[in-house]
Parts: sequence; C-alpha cells; structure tokens
Amino acid sequence: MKDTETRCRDEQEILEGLKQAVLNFEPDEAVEMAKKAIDDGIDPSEAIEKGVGRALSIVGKKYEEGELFIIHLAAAGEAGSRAINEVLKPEIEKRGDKAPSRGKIVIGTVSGDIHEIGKTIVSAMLLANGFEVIDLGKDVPVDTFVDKVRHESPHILGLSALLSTTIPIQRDVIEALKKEGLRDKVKVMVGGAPVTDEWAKEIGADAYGTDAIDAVNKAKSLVEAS
Ligand code: B12
Repeated sequence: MKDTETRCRDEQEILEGLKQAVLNFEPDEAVEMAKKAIDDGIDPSEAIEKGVGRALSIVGKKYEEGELFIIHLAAAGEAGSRAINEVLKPEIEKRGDKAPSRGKIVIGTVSGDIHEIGKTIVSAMLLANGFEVIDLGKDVPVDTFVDKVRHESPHILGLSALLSTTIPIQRDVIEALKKEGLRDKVKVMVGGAPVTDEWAKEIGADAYGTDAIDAVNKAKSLVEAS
C-alpha cells in the first residue's frame, strides 16, 4: 500500500510523462503513458487536462513564437488525439455509462475547420460529468448541425471553431436554426481559442466556454435553467 505522498509523486510523474510524450511527438509513448495513468488510478479527465491539454498549449505557444512549425502541430496533435481516443475517452465512456444522463449534447467543429483536439477534450469532459454526448467530429457542415438538432432534440448544441475565418460559421449555424424554426428548441454553446464572450453575445449564443471545465459548468447551468 502506497502512502499519500508517494502516490501523489507517482501521479505527477505519470502526468508529466504523458505531457512529455506529446511534447516529444511520440504517439505510442503517449498511449502507453495514458494506459499507465488509468492503471495507477488517475482520473482520465485529469490526465486529459493536465497531460495532453497542457502539452498542446505549450506546443501552440511555441508555434506562435516561431519556434515550432505546422508539422510539429500535426505531430503533437496526433500524439494527443491517440492518447485521448484510444485510452482516455473510452475509459470516460465506460464510467459515464453507469451515471444517469444529465442531458443530451450535440457537439462538433464547424465546417472548414479541422481542429478537433479541444472539442474532443470538451466532449470527453462532458461525458465524464454525466452528459450524453453526440460528437459529430470536425469540419461539420451547417446543415448537419441543423439536422442533428431536428432529429436528436439535444438540450445543447456545442460549436467549436479555432480559426478567425471559421468563427463566423458559428453565427451561420444559429441563423440556420432560426430559419428552420429550431432556435428556441436548443441552447447553443460556443467555444474555441479565438471565441470570446463578446462574440458569443453578438451572434446570439446562449453560452461561451473558455475551457473544458467551464464548458461543463455552463452546460450544467443551461440544462438546469431549461
Ligand atoms: C494543433 C493545432 C493544429 C493541428 C490540429 C490537429 C487536430 N487534430 O486538431 C493542425 C496541424 C491540423 C492545424 C492546422 C491548422 N492550423 Co492550427 N493550431 C493548432 C494549435 C497549436 C493548438 C490547437 C489545440 O489543439 N489546442 C489545445 C486545445 C486543448 O485547446 P483549444 O482547441 O483552444 O480548446 C479548448 C478551448 O478553446 C475550449 N473549446 C474548444 N472547443 C470548444 C467548444 C465548445 C462548445 C466550448 C464550450 C469550448 C471549447 O475548450 C478546449 C479545452 O480546454 C493552435 C494554437 C493555439 N494556441 O490554439 C493552432 C492554431 C489554432 N492554428 C492556426 C492555423 C493558422 C492553422 C492552419 C490554417 C495552418 C496552415 N497554414 O495550414 C491550419 C488550418 C487547417 C483547417 N482548415 O482547420 C492558428 C489560427 C489563427 C487564427 N486565429 O485564425 C493557431 C491559433 C496558431 C497560430 N497562432 O497561428 N493546427
């Protein structure tokens, strides 16, 4: 039996190992460290936030500063996505199966935009917190969002956009929902690095989430208020 101090040190080492695997662009190592995290009893959403998420934020900053290039973004993205999709997300889904649903959410990255790591983290955290999540993936056409709202009747529609050229599509989706008479049937939550609270208000969204934890809190409030 490990004492608390040893456990905390082990946990920190594993989370640091996961972060380093993504930073070193090593997908197999990232998957291994994610498995180790689960075996050691680390919460999968914590591994996503503190391991994969932190590494990707560092990679993003280095790219912005000209220290890394697009090929590095793709390689780090691949390592992070594999750890999430092969190990951490399935584990969250397994645990979420046992919890009663808090509400249904359809989520996706808008058309023209292939950034999906942040959206995947948000959907995994929503799952971990008892929401039923239909993740439509990336580069999702406006009509697909509208169709899913019509046929799945979710409480919330989550729209992710990472490019200044694709955030206007969030507005297009809201306008299309209005046109189809569906706007009052669903709450719309927007997010993604260039999205702000002001933008969310301007386009008539119901909520804006800065990160996955904020997204979960906002989703809980939206469902409670509906
Ligand atoms: C990894 C990455 C890529 C990868 C994506 C891999 C993948 N599978 O997703 C690849 C290599 C494909 C890529 C491509 C491009 N990228 Co890129 N990319 C990034 C990078 C470094 C990190 C993004 C990321 O994953 N962050 C980590 C996650 C955890 O954070 P996040 O996405 O912000 O998500 C969090 C929150 O925003 C929020 N959130 C996200 N979605 C949602 C949704 C809801 C509903 C809510 C509530 C919250 C929420 O919660 C998340 C978790 O905390 C960013 C830099 C940055 N600092 O953001 C550039 C960045 C987004 N990319 C950029 C650019 C320019 C491009 C390219 C155009 C480059 C090119 N010349 O080809 C292409 C675009 C291709 C396309 N059509 O989409 C620019 C965008 C600039 C702009 N404002 O328009 C950035 C900001 C880099 C820069 N500084 O120039 N990219």
